[in-house]
Amino acid sequence: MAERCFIALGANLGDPIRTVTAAIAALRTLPDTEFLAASSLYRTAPVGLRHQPDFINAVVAVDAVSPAPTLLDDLFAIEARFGRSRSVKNAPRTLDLDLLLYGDETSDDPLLTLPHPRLHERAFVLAPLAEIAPDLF
Ligand code: PH2
Ligand code: MG
Ligand code: MG
Repeated sequence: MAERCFIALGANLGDPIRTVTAAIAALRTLPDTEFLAASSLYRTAPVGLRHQPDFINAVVAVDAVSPAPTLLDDLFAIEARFGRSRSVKNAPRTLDLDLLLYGDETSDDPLLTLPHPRLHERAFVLAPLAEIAPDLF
């Protein structure tokens, strides 16, 4: 059974429009998933971070057969391909991919909390999510 999943994209280093566009193309080729929709790109002011460039944010919907931890590993692999290094928490990033929702699954594993723990308080996620999945709200 496939699970409806939502993935947030964020980038604020280099050429973030190009990066997010290319990352959406990469998400189309995720193994064991069916790509459903991508939101528009949103330019957003950094939240919770000071003195950083604006972000480009978007949200993608897929139906995934792989279990959530496998999907997360696939997302980390795409981040790495785009040059993401995990140095300091909240450092500017070439690409951040966050698994927002994996079907109805809930998890309090600190490595993969579902739904994403800050989803409900982030306009830069809620706006693109509402664009592609108005029925969620
Ligand atoms: N991501 C963060 C922290 N702050 N602000 C914006 N506008 N967009 C983001 O993607 C973002 C952020 C941590 O991942
Ligand atoms: Mg994030
Ligand atoms: Mg992240």
